[in-house]
Amino acid sequence: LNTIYLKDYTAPSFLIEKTTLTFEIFPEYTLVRSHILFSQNPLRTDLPTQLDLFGVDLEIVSLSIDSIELSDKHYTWVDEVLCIKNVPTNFLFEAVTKIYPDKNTSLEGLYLSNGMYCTQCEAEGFRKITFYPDRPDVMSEFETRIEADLNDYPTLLSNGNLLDSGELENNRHFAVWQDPFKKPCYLFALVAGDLDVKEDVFTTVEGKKVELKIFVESHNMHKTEFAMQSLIRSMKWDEERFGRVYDLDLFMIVAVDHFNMGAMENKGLNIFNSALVLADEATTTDAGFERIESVIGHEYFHNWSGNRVTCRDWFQLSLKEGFTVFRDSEFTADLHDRAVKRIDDVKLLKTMQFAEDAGPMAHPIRPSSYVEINNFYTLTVYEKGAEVVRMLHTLLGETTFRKGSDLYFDRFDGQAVTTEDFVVCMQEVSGLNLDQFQRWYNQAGTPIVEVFEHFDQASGKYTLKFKQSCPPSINQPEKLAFHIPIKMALMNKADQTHLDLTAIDEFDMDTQVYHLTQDEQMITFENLTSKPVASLLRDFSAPVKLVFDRPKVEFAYLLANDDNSFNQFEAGQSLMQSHLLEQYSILAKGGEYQMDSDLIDAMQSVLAHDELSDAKKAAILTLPNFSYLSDQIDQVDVDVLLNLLKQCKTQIAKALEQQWLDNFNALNDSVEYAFVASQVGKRSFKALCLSYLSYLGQYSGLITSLYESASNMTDRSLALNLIANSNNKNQKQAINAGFYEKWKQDTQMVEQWLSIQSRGESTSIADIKALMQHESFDIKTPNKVRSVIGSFAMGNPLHFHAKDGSGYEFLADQILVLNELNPQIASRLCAALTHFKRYDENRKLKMIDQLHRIDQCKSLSKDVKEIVTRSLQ
Ligand code: B3K
Ligand code: ZN
Repeated sequence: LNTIYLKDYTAPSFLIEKTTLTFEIFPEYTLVRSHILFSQNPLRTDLPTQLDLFGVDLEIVSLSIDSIELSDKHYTWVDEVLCIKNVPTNFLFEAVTKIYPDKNTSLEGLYLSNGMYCTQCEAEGFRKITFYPDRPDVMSEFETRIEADLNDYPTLLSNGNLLDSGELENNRHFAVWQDPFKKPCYLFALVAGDLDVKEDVFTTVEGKKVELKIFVESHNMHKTEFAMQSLIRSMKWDEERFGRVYDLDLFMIVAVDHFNMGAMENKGLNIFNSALVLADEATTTDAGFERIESVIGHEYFHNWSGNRVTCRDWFQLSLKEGFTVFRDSEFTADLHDRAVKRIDDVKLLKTMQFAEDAGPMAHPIRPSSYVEINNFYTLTVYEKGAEVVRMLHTLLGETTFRKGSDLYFDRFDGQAVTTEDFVVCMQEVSGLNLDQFQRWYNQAGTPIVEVFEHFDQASGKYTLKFKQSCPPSINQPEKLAFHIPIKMALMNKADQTHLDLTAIDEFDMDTQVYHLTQDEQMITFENLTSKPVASLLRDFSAPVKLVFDRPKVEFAYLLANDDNSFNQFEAGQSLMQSHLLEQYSILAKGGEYQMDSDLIDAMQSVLAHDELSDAKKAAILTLPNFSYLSDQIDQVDVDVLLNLLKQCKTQIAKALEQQWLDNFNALNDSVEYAFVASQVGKRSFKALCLSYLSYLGQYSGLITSLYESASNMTDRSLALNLIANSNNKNQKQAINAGFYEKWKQDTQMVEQWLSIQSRGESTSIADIKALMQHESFDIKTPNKVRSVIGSFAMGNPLHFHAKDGSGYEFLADQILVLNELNPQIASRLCAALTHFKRYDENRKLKMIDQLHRIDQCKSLSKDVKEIVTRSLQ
């Protein structure tokens, strides 16, 4: 395995003035002609004369320099690198290559999706199109000519503005696109297909009219309105909140069914997974609408954070991704319910990212090495990366942070830069010393902050001690102290006021942040008449594990009274978690489950709380999930934990049965569906009520009638989910068959249908295999793979973790098949096997066996190889 290191970075030898490409698309192959003007990089004082270009799976027709054709004596082409020696300082390089998009199942480079040609170049897909310095710090203007059959491919698109178009002989036609902004080749895009277009116009704050176009297959036109409105909201929000104005006259989105990820921010021509564009009330859930809006926002926001200012190398990926996730998360928070968005984001971080940071793939948000960069589009780079940017926002406050981001965009416009460049801007505008803060970029692992408090009634003295540490990660046995912003308040129980914290040295009154920078720090208060209740890490102000062993009554107090919404939620979670962990150890020793009546009381008071919104109630009353809890337990026994969760939910359902039912009935009104925060909150609370009731057995009639009467996909999918868990086989089969008959023409509905079944508690491995035989399943379509295999591995713990190891074996089989077709998807699926350390000895060994079995495959892609090797080392 060839490892690439950040420390080996060198500036490119040659820069590019202009890239001109011609694509001649024929049924059997595509001919790509490139015309690239190179000049020696003035920064390279060593005056290099060797040109290194990347190229993969290309058939060479001809190569030339300054119009002199090169024979194979003039170059070598080994391991993706085409190397030409003794080139002049300025020269024209031309290549004609043949590629075979119809054979490209990796969905990287140029490929076909439902008869439509499209590209995916990030991170290193451009090298599958033509020879090129495929690295983000080589930026160029692009002019692209596309020629294809007029009937089959009437729509021809690329980045920028349309310069020219017209007809050719033999019923062919052409289009020429020109992108005036210099960009790295990973932002290149091309589409050729037979598409319909939804159009609108956005007038920027500067008064410029931007044409907006969403291209889809004609049968999907009715599902484009929401994406268009989301795009318009994104453009407006970025102007208002970040001062970012769109730069081209045209912004296009294309929906494709075959896509490895969510979407791609190609300059002026975003390409989207259909599932993240197409929406309407009948087929999209509330969560679906929110996700689509946020991804449309995310890709649009990249136009500045990623495209105008890009990354110097792929180690800097979080520079654009962390920042852009922070931006899209603020977008959603500003438009909808800020507290709920924060709760959702933190949940994802704590369940998935913390696990990644503790597992074999742990890496800093700026990794120092990789084998396959596609393996580093991770929760760590994205979500933890966004948390690191959020910490800067917390430390600086909104106004100063905005100054920092303005400076960053202004200073580095048109450049390829590093995460340090970003932090330095924040440092300059704030005057804060952020040297220590930079460690967040270089050290992996989730820091632990332990808190100890002591109150002495006699002297009225209260002390709060913080101790930070971070467990070792691969290649990082020792960690240095982090700069951790702890947003906090000390609450006075008697009158609900906050203690004045002005006198504390490390406390910043403006931001309400306590700066924890040492391994240990302490705060002392004198002359208090009673012990305050500390509300720490408000809004989850740092991605750390807070360990604070405190009396349960304090959590109950915070649950009822904390004026920080997030911490109110956290207090409830802490109560539930400590109950569940206590009971887990009892059950694991063969004891019997016992519900805690204090917990029921606390839940009851949340239900009765008249200041809490429906959405907040739903969030607070949801138990921590299987995956999060298994992380809190050493070598978890899956059966015990699943059994515990079932018993606990059943007891909660019983104890508060009448409330769940009353609330469900009150919320289950027939108001006309709209995707607005108030309705979304209602539906999520309603879903929680019905989910609890489903544990009682006698409510299956309520579930089926909700299914039958549902006027929207949120209710329908809730009912379908609960039905998928039930053991009533006949009813389940009938409902599933009916659903499929009704919706089989709608790809997004079929994907949801597959996914719900695959997660169902009563769906066995045999059922999953049967689903894979269903006419709607196709292993070459990533969405289908995710819906069935991904949902099973990540969302069906009961059967995936079957004691006999059959779930693991099944997954390994699929990984081996996908390894040949689509290494990126294969490698994603490996994650489910790599966390074997979490599980009991039997399961752990069975998972390791499967990893070894995968490892023995002779033709293992570097994507899969890297994950498997790291896991087994
Ligand atoms: N930048 C793309 C991700 C590309 C993934 C390549 N394996 C989408 C995004 O984060 O916006
Ligand atoms: Zn992104």
